[in-house]
Amino acid sequence: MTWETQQQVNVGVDASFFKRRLSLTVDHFRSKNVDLLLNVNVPDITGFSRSLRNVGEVRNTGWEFTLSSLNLAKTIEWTTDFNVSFYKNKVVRLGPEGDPIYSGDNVTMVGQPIGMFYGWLTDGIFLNQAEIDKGPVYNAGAADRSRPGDTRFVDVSGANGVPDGKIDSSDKTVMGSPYPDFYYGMTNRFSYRNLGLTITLQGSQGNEILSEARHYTANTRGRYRSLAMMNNYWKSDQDPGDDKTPRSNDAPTGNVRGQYSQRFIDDGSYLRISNVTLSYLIADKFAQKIGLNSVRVYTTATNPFIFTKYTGFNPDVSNSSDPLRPGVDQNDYPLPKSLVVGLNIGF
Ligand SMILES: [Ca+2]
Repeated sequence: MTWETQQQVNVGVDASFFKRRLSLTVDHFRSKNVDLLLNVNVPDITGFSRSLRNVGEVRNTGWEFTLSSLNLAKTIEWTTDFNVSFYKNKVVRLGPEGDPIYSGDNVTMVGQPIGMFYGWLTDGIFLNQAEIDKGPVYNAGAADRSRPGDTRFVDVSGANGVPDGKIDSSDKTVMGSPYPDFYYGMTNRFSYRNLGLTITLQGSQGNEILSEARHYTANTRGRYRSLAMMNNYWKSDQDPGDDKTPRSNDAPTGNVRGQYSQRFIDDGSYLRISNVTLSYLIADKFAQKIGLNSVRVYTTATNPFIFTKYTGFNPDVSNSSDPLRPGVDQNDYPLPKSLVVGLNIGF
């Protein structure tokens, strides 16, 4: 085992326009992590099921753009700081055999980014026996086979590497990406006489989340409380619900409840207004009259709004401790919202 090494190249450009009212910074980096050190599964014969190994090589590329502008400089002053980042990583070597590393429902394989979501693609539910007869069914003929009302998985492969009309582990595939197309952030500052307003927002676009939380909160077992999204489940041929929510079923049959599928993948894009601060500077003369240098009153709202289609508490699920399992939501805590009213006094 050796140290992980990183080779990195950075190129940056700073430019300003319109008498410095607009400035732009562009950064580009490429890096190569060689002898990547990761905790990987190793044969139990060693007595350890996880071990730190030099497992491969990953290439990273990134672009970061930062734009600052003075939009108005009259009685009203308005400035904007905006940044957007594009990152990509790709595994180019996994030693010694190049075998994929499976970590829960993430997979790390050559030619793909680290920790892509791995499982069965879904194609709605089987509405009736005629659809079951058409297939493809899970474990046909066995007690835990797919039945009407169960999720229909997509037949992407088979034992011989081609679709075979049935669903088994060879149909598991990359079913989503935890990596956004881009991250961004923006701060706008406005001032008018003694009034100031600052609005900060940030977000990510195009990433997906594997909601392990929904494994519990959107379960089909019918004896635990579920999210309202499960209300319209399949009940019978005549009452198929919303045609997409599987039947209630406490037995581990065709919904294969112990395994993740595309049913647990959500769009993770979000835009969060992370801070709004309104302040008022009480006139210097008044402050000096009462023996102070300055008095400023302000109110700050933290995380007041979020715009997202994500059904969980917090789409920013970047706190996984395992680098091979990015983008997995294990019921991450919601960010607190707060409203603070304050007074800054300068003596
Ligand atoms: Ca198949």
